[in-house]
Amino acid sequence: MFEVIGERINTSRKKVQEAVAARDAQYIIDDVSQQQASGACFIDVNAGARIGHEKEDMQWLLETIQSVAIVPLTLDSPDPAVLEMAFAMVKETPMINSISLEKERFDAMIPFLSGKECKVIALCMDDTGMPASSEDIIGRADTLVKELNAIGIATSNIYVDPLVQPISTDTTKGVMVLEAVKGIKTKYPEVHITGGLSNISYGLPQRKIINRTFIALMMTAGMDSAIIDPLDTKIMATITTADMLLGNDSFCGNFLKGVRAGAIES
Ligand code: THG
Repeated sequence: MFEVIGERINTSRKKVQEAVAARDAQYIIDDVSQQQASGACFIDVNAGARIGHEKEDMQWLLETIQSVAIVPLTLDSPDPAVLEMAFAMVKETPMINSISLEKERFDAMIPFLSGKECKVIALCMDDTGMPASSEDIIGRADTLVKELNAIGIATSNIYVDPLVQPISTDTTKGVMVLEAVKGIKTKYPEVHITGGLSNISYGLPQRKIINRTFIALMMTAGMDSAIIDPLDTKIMATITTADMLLGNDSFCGNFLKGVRAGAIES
């Protein structure tokens, strides 16, 4: 089953930032309820945008969201100390977003994750920056899987984020990540592939048609999760339809359910 990680609780979004600054719990609760009703399997929580306030904002968001969340949370921060605090606050085992190969982050995350049962997003990022080829992405994913396995994280709990890059500045970037996903899934059939999609369309007009066409292509390569807006009915319809076409929807049940609910139309 494709797993949608709902991205909306992110202080880089203007309305969320305003709600967090005003401690408007009802706004956050309503948003999370809508994401869940729309099919989010996880709720991503990112409090990074109000500089100097990340810890207390994350704390308040987690208290607020846990009064309504029925799905697990994805704790989203580049700061291992924030993730550690957040992990200790949540009632249900969360997904951690993220570990990467950037040395400082990696060295802090490995002892923290050691022996934990949680799901982990592993970013194919290192101190040299974004990956430059499919082989580079596959090599980084391979290192991350081996290092996480070595501290007791099962491959099936690892969600590799291959890092999508803009097609507008280099038209090989689409095929590069698609080939990488195929390579990672060939080597590790149990691993999950996730990530944000919107970088692919950066710098181009009509971004949403690009994002939802790309997600269908990524799903053929083996992507089985994404960090997206579950209230975007068009991308959700594309995911449900692609999942059916890839043979992951027995008796086309989810597709037909979506059509009956009015969420999928031609
Ligand atoms: N990989 C991983 N984690 C991630 C990302 C990723 N976490 C953060 C981000 N990328 C995914 N989350 C969001 C959340 C909100 C928005 C985009 C990505 C968003 N952006 C608006 C837009 O693009 O139009 C602008 C903000 C606004 O609405 O004001 O909504 O790649 N592992």
